[in-house]
Amino acid sequence: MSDEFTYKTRGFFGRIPSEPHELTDRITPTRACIVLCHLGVLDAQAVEDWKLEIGGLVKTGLVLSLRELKSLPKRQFVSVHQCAGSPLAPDKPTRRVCNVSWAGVRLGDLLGMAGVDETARFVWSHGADSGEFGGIECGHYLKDLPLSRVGSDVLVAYEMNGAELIAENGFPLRLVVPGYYGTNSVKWLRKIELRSERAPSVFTTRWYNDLEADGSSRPVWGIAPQSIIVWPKPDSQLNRGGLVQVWGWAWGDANLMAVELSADEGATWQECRLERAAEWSWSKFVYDLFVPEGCTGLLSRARSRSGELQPVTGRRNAIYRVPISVL
Ligand SMILES: Nc1nc2c(c(=O)[nH]1)N[C@H]1C(S)=C(S)[C@@H](COP(=O)(O)O)O[C@H]1N2
Ligand SMILES: [Mo]
Repeated sequence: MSDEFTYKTRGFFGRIPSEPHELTDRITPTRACIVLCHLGVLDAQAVEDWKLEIGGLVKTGLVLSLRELKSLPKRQFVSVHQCAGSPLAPDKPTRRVCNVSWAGVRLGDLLGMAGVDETARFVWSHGADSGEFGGIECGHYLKDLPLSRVGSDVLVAYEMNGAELIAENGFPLRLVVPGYYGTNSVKWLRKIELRSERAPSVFTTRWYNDLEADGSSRPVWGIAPQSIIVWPKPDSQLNRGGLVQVWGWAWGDANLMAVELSADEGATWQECRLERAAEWSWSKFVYDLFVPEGCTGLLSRARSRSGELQPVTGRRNAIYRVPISVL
């Protein structure tokens, strides 16, 4: 792809993320959502001729204009949108997260129109942005995901929170892979390519692969179980013996089983009430706490159906602790 676009900002651009205690809304207002652009913010003005190409291992290659895409059945859902953190510091805990309503066309519908070859295993998605990150010339932003994932709600989205996408979030088109970390949801989407192998970009090979305990590496795809306490906010002063309704959000790609709260620095854990949300949204958890004497902090941890728990430290989904004091 030629580099035919102008940029609002060249080079890395990120919005300072909202703090957990600021995420009081079930759906995060767009201006409070995360923004992460490795290579720059594209300024896609001449959108009349924005085209989405679908090619590679398909029976019929497609080139669709925005108008054609918008005439197809529209699908909307709410999903957690979380940045996996800097690919240069993959184990650093990240709370770059929000919960967003998206609308667009299901990628599965488009692949149905194109007809997928049976040798295809991966979906590559190309952004129109290109440039340098981490001192390396990256070419275009390119990610991949397993083709088997497309059966769920992968979206070619043109709306966010009921309005047209803004430039920072990928105007005019982006991929949304609900349940996967944000890095997989390619913005300024120009091309979908079906392939039998993983994509060769620095964003799929050099970066965004986690080292596992057994020495193997795993692509940064599905979101690990995670939770944040929204209330009380850090450094709250609480009355001893008083009743406080502690609440927050929990999410993860694998179905959430439970959320637990600790008021004694992780020595004991109590199960929270979990108000399960639909589909890909984060869920609210609540715990009625009689503030114990000597309590110095509150911790929450989410557990997935397969038993995966948030670790204490050393991973991007490490436990979040809210320091408090008791009067
Ligand atoms: N084309 C393109 N898509 C991209 C990126 C990018 O740099 N270029 N950044 C990714 C990362 S790391 C994240 S966390 C999400 C952030 O999406 P947002 O800025 O709309 O919140 O976009 C992803 N999609
Ligand atoms: Mo990210």
